[in-house]
Amino acid sequence: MRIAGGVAATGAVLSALAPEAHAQGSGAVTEHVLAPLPYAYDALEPYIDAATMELHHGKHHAGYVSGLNAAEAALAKARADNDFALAQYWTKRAAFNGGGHFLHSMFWKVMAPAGKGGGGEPDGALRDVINRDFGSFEVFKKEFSAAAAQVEGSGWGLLHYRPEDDRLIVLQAENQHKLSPWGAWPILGIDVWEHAYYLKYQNKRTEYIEAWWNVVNWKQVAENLAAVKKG
Ligand code: MN3
Repeated sequence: MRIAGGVAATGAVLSALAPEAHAQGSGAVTEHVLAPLPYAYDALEPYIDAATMELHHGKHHAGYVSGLNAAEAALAKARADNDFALAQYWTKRAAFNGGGHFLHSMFWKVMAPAGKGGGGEPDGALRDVINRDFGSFEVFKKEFSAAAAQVEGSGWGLLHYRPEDDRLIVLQAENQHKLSPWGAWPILGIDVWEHAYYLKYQNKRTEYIEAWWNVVNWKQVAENLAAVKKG
């Protein structure tokens, strides 16, 4: 994504959290952009198939980006027109599409080809904090998998870090943002909308989740944690 003024944000996942000048008064509306995938469509095979990746990034994620841009432009117009009932509608559309853009941007980065950055287990400070807050990596994995499997309808399984009390928290998000907590930032997430797995796994969401652990990029997750801690 870019911030107002045309300054390119860093590639960091959490750059999406940076404050932006959205259509305030006469300010320009931010133009969000779809970043390319950090690997080829087939790089996560056999765990996530190329056809799913191509549709997911090129159509679904792209749709959230264009939806966010359209919603923010419409919001600015509604504000200029003094139509605040309509502004509220576009605010909700922006929250949904913005949530989708943010989470997908993280999702691509917390995955990597199996054996080439993907899979295995976390180490270092991330491992320590997982052990501290969940008891062990195995317990964390079970809790996270269960959260993802049990999302009602479309949504995400997420691992958040909450700086206030220095805690990791496993949570679900319905759709793209509902149930999201305040004051805690996602550092790892799995998309469990059917579009994320149905071509290969059909209704077997738990098989998809089990396979997904083979492509988790723990180095990136550790960087996300460090970025949140740093503020
Ligand atoms: Mn998705």
